[in-house]
Amino acid sequence: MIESWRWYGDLDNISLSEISQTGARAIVTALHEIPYGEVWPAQAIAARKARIKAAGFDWTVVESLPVHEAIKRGEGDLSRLFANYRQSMANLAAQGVDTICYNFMPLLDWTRTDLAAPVAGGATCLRFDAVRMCAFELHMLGRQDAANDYAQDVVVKADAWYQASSEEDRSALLAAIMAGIPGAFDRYDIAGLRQELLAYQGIGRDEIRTNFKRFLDEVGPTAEELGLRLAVHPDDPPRNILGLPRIVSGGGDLAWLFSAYDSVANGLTLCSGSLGASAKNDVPEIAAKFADRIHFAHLRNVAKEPDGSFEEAAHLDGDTDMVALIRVLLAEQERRKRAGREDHLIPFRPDHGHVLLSDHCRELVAGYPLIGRLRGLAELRGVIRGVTGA
Ligand code: CS2
Ligand code: MN
Repeated sequence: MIESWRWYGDLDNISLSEISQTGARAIVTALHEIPYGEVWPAQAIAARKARIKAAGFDWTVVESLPVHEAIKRGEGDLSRLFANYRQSMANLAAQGVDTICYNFMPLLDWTRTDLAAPVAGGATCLRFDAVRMCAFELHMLGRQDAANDYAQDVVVKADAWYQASSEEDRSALLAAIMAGIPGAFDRYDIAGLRQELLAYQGIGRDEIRTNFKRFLDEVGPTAEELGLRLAVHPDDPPRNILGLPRIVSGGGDLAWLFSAYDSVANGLTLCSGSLGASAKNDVPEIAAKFADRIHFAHLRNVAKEPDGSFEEAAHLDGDTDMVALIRVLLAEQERRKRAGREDHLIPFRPDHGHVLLSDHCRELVAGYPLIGRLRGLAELRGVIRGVTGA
């Protein structure tokens, strides 16, 4: 497997030379400074590639080439947005960036309610708390229907949380919920979020599926011609958020997706932490079932609670059997190798990490501390070496 590390370019205060000390060989990045829907210029991609190469890394996986909200909503004349996406793909392919991670989550990307939940010994982790999410939806956003999405006792506790909360608690909650949107764009305040939700009115699961298939029909053939692989990132968490339908949440969704556009170019970013946040998902089993479509892996773990809350566990702890999952990925690599594929190695990265030790002393992109991810990478590397016996 190819050890990779997510780097946010100029928005990241972790330098490439620090990353080289982690032992990772490849960088996963994106041109975060370009607004969604615009073409990524060939020159800017070439400059980023050269900078990464000069630091001794390769760059073959882009995360993400974002899909514009209008495409997710199927709104208006989308021909320019599709053409731009195809042009960005061509510009990436020209630089040997051949794997495109993206997602089709409406409005929000990964969603948490707490960016610094305590972990024993003074570390912190990302947490999704059903009670706080419910409080946010019911009392801050005023989405009355949200009461149907939570158990009654969660609604009661959410009322109590809200009554006892300070201004500061509420703004920290809003900031946490917004933190998953990568790059510099589209963070909303409450009014902005309400506005965006209105734009999704009348758009249910079937409509989003139709819009997703349309996207694949528009960009899939280009991916095939260019030798690129699309790798959709699953929903995080894998459930509807703010009442918006999420359609890449489990095995059934993936079966639909891969038959909707049946090509190896239509593949998956196997994110174990995202899929693992649903009790319905057996992550190693899902990975085995769709192994030939896995083009990239995000490895991390979550510990779930009965009310739907979960928090990010250390990479080898939590509910997903990481050793079993790595065995599945290594078996798939072997299969690809036997089939004569030169590019049989699957790139992976430690996806998120606890805030540990000196991570507390520097400004971080939420979820992406240096030491916490280094610990994750080192543990995963150990499992991989142990399993292969190398
Ligand atoms: C990432 C996602 O930080 C994360 O949890 O795994 O934000 C991921 O980059 C996007 O969903 C991919 O489009
Ligand atoms: Mn992920």
